[in-house]
Amino acid sequence: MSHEEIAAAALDQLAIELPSWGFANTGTRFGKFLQAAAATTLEEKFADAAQVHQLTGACPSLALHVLWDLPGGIGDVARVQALERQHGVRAGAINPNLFQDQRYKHGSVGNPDPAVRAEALAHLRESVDIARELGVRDVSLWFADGSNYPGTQHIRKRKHWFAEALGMVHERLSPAQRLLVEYKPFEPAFYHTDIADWGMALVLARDAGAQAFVLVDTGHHYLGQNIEQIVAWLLDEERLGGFHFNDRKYADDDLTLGSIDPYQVFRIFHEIQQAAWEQGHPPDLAYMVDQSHNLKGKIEAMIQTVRTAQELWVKAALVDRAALAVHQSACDLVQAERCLTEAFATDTRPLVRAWAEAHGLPPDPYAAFRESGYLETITRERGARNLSSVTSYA
Ligand code: LRH
Ligand code: MN
Ligand code: MN
Repeated sequence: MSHEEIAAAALDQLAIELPSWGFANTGTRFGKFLQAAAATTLEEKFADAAQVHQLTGACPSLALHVLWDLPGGIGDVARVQALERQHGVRAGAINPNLFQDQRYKHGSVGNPDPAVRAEALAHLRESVDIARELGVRDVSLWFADGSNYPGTQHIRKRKHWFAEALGMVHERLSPAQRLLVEYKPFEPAFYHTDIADWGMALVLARDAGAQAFVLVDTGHHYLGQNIEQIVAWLLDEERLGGFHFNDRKYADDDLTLGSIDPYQVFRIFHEIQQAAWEQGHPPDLAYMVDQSHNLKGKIEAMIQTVRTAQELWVKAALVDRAALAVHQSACDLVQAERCLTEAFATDTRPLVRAWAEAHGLPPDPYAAFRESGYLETITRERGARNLSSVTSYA
C-alpha cells in the first residue's frame, strides 16, 4: 500500500471525542483568565464542538459532565437530544461528577459515611440511566476521593467501598454499555488517592464485571512513567477502554496533545496499531480529549489537538510491522528501533491534508477557522456576558 492509502485507511478509523468542558471558561487554582468567546451553555458547547467536527471531520461526539451539562439529570435528556439533532454531533461519554458537592469533602463512594456513599451511588446510577436514554455507550468514572494526611483514612476499607459501589453501578448497565474507570496519582488528594494508578483501576474494573474497562488519561502519570507499556498491558488484558488525550510537562497540566512529547503519543498509537495488526482488527477504544485551555483559544486548541492526533496516528500507521517483527526476533536493536524512528520522522502533514481534501474538508483547518468568522461572531454574542466581571482581557 502507498503512504496515501495507509494514511487514508488509518484516518478513516480515527474518531476523537471532544470534551464539553474544553469550550467553557476554566482556570487554575489561582484564578481564571476569561475568554470572551467561551461557551457557557450546553447549546454553545455543542455549537463549538460542531465547528471542530466540521473542520476536522473527526469529532462526531461530545463528552458531557452531568453536573455541568445536565444539572437537571435525566430530565435534561430531551434537551441534549434536540442539540444532537441541531448540531450533528452526538452526545458522548457521560461523566458523573462526585467531586464538587460539599458533601464529598472526605470522598464519595469511599466516604466513611454510608449516607454519603449512598448519595454518590445514586448519582452514578442516574448517570448510567442518562447514558442509556441517550444511546451512549460509555459512562466515564473519575473520583477525586483520597486523603491529604497519613493515617486519616482507612485505605483498605475505602477499597472495599469502591469495589462494592462499582459492582452495583455495573449491575445497572445494559448489555451495550461500558464503565470506564479512570485513575490519577494525586490532585486534589495529596497523600493517597483511592484509584491512584492503572493497577488499582484494573483490579476494580475486573471486580466490577465484564463491561468495566480502564481509562488512560495521558496526564495522570508520574513523570517518566512508560505509558505505552501500560497501554500494551491493558490491551493484552482486554481491559483498555479508552483515553483522555492531553499532554503535560509536570503533572495533570491538560496541555495540547503532543505539545510537549509527541514521540510518547506516537509510541502509544504504535502499541494500539501493533495490537490491531496482530489481531486483524482495531481494538474498540474510546479516544477522548480531556483538555481545558485558559490561554489558547479553546476552539483553535481543539483543532490543533485533533490535527496533531491525526498526524501522529498516521505516523504510527507507517511503521513497517513485518520488518519490525523480523528485527525484534533477531534482536537487531538498531533496525528495530529505526522502524519506529523512520515512521515518526515522516512528514505526515501532506497525507492528512490530502485525506481531508478527499473528504471535502478544508486542508488547512486553522486557516479555515480564522476565515470562517465564527470566533468573531461568538465573541460578539457572548462577550458582554462572559466578561461582565472583568475590565480587561486578552
Ligand atoms: C480529572 C479529570 C477527569 C475529569 C476531568 C474534568 O483530573 O481528568 O477526567 O472528569 O479531569
Ligand atoms: Mn481525565
Ligand atoms: Mn485530569
